[in-house]
Amino acid sequence: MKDLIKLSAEVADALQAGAPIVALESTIITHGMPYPANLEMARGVEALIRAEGAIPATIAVIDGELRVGLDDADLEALAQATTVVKASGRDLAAVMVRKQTAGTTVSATMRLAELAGIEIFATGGVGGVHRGAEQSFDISADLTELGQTGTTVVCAGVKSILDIPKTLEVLETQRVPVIAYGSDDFPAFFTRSSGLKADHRLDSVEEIAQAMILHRALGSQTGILIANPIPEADALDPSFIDGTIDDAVAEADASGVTRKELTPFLLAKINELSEGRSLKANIALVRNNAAIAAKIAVAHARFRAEKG
Ligand code: PSU
Ligand code: MN
Repeated sequence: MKDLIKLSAEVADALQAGAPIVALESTIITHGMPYPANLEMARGVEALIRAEGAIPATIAVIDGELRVGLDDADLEALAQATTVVKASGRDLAAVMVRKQTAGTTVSATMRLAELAGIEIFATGGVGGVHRGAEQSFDISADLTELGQTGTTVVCAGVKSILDIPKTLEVLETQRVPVIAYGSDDFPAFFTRSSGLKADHRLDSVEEIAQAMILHRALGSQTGILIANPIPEADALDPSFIDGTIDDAVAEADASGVTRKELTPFLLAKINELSEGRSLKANIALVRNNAAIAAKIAVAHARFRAEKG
């Protein structure tokens, strides 16, 4: 399987050496943020991971090739691309055959990280159960992938574009541990609390790295969701952002946007309605997640080396 993936030289060396690596998704670049903020975010996040002593591995499909570890020209091309596919795990084979370029969602990125041998992945928000899913059945493949792929995903919780209680129920059904970092509450992306408790709280990156090792040792083949609240200083006012999200969801309903177009539509609409405040918060929380993920990766690599 590894032959299917083109690793950058740096990522290949890091894997060989057992050095800490953090995987990064690319749908956030191609469909989650506008240019040029997306490029700045992608570059900034890679730099932060390096500053923590880990190697960043941004994952995407470029001209049909599965790539793990991109160079700056790749990042720039992805950030500017206009006709690029949004690929979840199930889309990869067809995209490869058609030699297309695709941003990989959380589900596709987990799949490719696992094939490459990378255990930790940082992003902003994962997909989940959409509001009204009892009618639309719109539940992100990110949740089912978390139920079957052993990657640890560091996110800032999920946004209230989703039905957060139902998302937590599906994560439970999928046997995915939900661990909040330094908080009792499950965060809601733009705000530090969704009003719901996370299943577990861990207060240090060492404890999280230990939990990863134990989860595997127990034979659990699911991912782990680490929910890292947005820093206080970057959090948005809950009533402001909730109102904005309600308006965006109403516009999506009115214009009949569904399926894979729905999440990108909502993200762009929230950015427009919040006059850029959501984008600023989004960038801040992704950076925060990347830094924590890198620290977890460093601790995890150290524990693995100690255990031999
Ligand atoms: N949520 C965000 N930003 C994003 C996404 C979700 O705040 O960029 C992207 C991620 O790539 C995620 C995908 O995996 O959307 C989920 O899409 P869907 O809801 O169609 O499954
Ligand atoms: Mn969907």
